[in-house]
Amino acid sequence: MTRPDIVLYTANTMNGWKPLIFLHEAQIDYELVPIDFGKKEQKAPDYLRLNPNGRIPTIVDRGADDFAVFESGAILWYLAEKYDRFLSHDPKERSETLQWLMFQMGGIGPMMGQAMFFQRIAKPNGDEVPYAIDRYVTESRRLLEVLDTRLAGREWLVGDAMSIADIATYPWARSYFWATVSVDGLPNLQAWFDRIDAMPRVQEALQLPEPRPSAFGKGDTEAAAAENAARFR
Ligand SMILES: N[C@@H](CCC(=O)N[C@@H](CS)C(=O)NCC(=O)O)C(=O)O
Repeated sequence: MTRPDIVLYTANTMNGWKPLIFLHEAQIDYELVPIDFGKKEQKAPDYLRLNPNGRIPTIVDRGADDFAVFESGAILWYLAEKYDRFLSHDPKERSETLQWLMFQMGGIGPMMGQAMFFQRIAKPNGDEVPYAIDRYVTESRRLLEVLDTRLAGREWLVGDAMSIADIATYPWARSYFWATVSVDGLPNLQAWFDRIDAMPRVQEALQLPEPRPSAFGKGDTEAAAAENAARFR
């Protein structure tokens, strides 16, 4: 049996799911290395040599002299070029895809991430900052409205097929429950969720490295929230 080129270091988080979705949807064989935040594996010296930011995800490409890539957007871009999937060759469509990828990396991710932090970690641990919660929830909602407007009359963020822009954006936007951001009145966004929710390989990827239904408002979300907050005490 040949060893797969790609080794993926990841965890079951919004950024961590992105390369999993790519690899499963493209049906590419890879080696999964789950990173345990509880053991601070993302801060271990060997891992920091691959990802100086000490976060997940990271890939190592054995097919390219063990070349390491960190930052989830750069990982998706690298995989898109290596496997010629989910990124158009047409210069304008390619640029549009990268624009929406950057919109996720610079907007949706950081804003929803902070909305999650202040509500799911700071607040239950006794440090409630209403100004920050309002700021990040309001900005997250505004960004989801931008997505909703973009998706009017189209199935995908760019072109007529799923791209790395959709792959990057879906795990974040779809975690609106965990960020406590409403998607009421955003029918185009909800239709896009439905479309991707119905893709079996995407849903298979979201079960890895282990299932986390609470991110999407499923299962015992209260217990999951309490357990999550306790990890940061
Ligand atoms: N901009 C980075 C962000 C990565 C990031 O924040 N990863 C989080 C999980 S979603 C993480 O590793 N957290 C663990 C930690 O902060 O130590 C990317 O997109 O890859």
